[in-house]
Amino acid sequence: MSSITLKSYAERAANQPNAAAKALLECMARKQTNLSVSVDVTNKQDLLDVCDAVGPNVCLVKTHIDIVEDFDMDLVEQLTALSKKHDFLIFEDRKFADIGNTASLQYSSGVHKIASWSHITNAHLVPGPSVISGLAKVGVPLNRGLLLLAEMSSAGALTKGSYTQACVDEAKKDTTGFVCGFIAMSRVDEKEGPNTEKDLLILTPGVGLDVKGDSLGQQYRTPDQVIRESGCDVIIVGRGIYGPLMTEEGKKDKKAAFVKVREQGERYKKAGWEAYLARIGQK
Ligand code: 5FU
Repeated sequence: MSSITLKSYAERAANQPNAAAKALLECMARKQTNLSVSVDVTNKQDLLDVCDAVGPNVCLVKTHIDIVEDFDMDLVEQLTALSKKHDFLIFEDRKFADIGNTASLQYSSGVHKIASWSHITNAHLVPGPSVISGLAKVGVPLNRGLLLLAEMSSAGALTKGSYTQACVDEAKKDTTGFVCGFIAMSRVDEKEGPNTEKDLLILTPGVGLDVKGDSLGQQYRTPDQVIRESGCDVIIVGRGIYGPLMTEEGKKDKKAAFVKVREQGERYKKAGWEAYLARIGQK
């Protein structure tokens, strides 16, 4: 049996049992993009404007909804409308890490009601598999998907060795059907040969074409290193795309900054897709 990395996204979509992962793979194949934009801006209008600018080039918008200062449910409604307009899914990067009961309340309730609008979310396995069961109780009836944080991109991350392996083992033996992949830097499910048990997605942050890192431990690799060399499936790009908005120049002339944001989206989309075509031998 061959590695998951040699299959096309379309082929994998056809056999994917998790509805959110299936929709994501179908969207990737349809739009020819493995780019997810991480929109880490702190006001509602900027968040929506970035999504509108890069929407045509992405399969997935990743949010940190708790950093938005003027959050309200209208933001969620508008974001959902943009996801339909541009054909992308939404991933709230919430990184749940509490006991099952608390995680399930954090996912379903509170101000953000994440489960009601986010197709995909993620969790640390630190509390043990009960965090999966707690979240699955809420997410499975809504056809959502869960990623386990098997590896992180920051320098000195403790997500390695037996911890990473435990994430892989839990994902493979998950009976809820909720776990559909990982946040990881490499093809963690194929460390010991092809994964023939269960198709799992690998979404990878820490991607940049122009710089190697930031001053707070982030480490960047190129789309080619991530998709072709490391066999991951989706590149997650934040400041590499919306960065032009954060400069002094960008704050003064937002219109010009959004032109650059759109161009960066196109650039990362192209780089990610070329790396994928090279990986599956179509280039
Ligand atoms: F799980 C992880 C991780 O290991 N590294 C990350 O960078 C998540 N992230 C997120 O991806 C992080 O919280 C940001 O939202 C985003 C990366 O943003 P950047 O601007 O491309 O560095």
